[in-house]
Amino acid sequence: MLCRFVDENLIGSPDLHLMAPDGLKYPQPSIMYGRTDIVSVTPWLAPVVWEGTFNPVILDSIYQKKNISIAATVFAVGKYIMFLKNFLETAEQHFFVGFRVNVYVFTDRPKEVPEVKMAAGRELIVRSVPSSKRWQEISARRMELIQTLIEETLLNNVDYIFCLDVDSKFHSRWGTESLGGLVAVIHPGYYQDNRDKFPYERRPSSRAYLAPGEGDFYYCGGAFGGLLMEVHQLAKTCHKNFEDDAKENIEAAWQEESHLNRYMWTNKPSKVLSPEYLWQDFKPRNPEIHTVRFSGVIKNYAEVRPH
Ligand code: UD2
Repeated sequence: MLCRFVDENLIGSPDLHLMAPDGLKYPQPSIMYGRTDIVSVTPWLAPVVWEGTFNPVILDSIYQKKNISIAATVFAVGKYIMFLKNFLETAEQHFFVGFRVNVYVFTDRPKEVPEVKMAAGRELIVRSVPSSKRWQEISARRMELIQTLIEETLLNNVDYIFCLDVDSKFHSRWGTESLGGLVAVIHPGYYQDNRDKFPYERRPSSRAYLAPGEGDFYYCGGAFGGLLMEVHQLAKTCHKNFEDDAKENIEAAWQEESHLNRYMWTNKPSKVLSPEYLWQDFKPRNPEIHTVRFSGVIKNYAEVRPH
């Protein structure tokens, strides 16, 4: 059998060569029967992950053999620190359980970071950042800080990274099924809409501009990830485009989310996560959403954002 002779060292990316352990038993897969109420592949043949399209047992056993490690970033600046405890506690229950995970918290209030018991192999790392008077700036600076974190700390230590909004919590499994080169999450607010309604940046003078008739999906800025080098390229590009726009006094409609959508138009995600991976608590659950894995909590913007 060829797979016996594959040298692990020759396989650079943990995303290549999916090797299952011997003796694993699971229900027979089918290419004839499955979910019919959703689309589970993009036109460029990237999987779209929905409940019922994957088997977590197979996936976990493949990635456990690779001993992968995952970083997660979360920003809790100003009053958003109030969301951190719930985020961290639910991440311990649902986010890559059984895998090596380092959660990087960026905050201007390091003393207020809650004590959360982390399982073995999982660690919480706090990074201080300055506070900001404009919420747009906090949101926008995330790309820069993610880029720097990858360059200065994560390179050669971590395989995958996910960048997540703090005003959110996990409800059920978010695991190895979400791994891929470049991973985008479909925004829960627009997936049934025509692309003309997507809130892309529409001014041609911005580097985040998408013309009418362009754009595949509307992806959210609140969750994205993938292999370290893919996310580095995304963060570096979005940060530079944001800065270059700023020099010309233009700020994209939805800051880094607009730049991310522009980036993903050209650089197609190799895995797309359905809105199960970022729902919104204020939205009633649609029938195609069989499970909510991660969702934005209800918040009073006037109360939590800096004025
Ligand atoms: C949307 C996006 C968000 C971002 C924003 C526009 C989703 C579900 N949400 O969310 O990712 O693209 O629009 O820029 O895709 N933060 C702080 N302190 C603050 C303000 C923000 O720490 O005072 C951080 C925090 O991690 C928060 C994130 O920035 O989760 C996004 O800000 P938001 O939640 O206020 O933005 P929102 O809900 O409009």
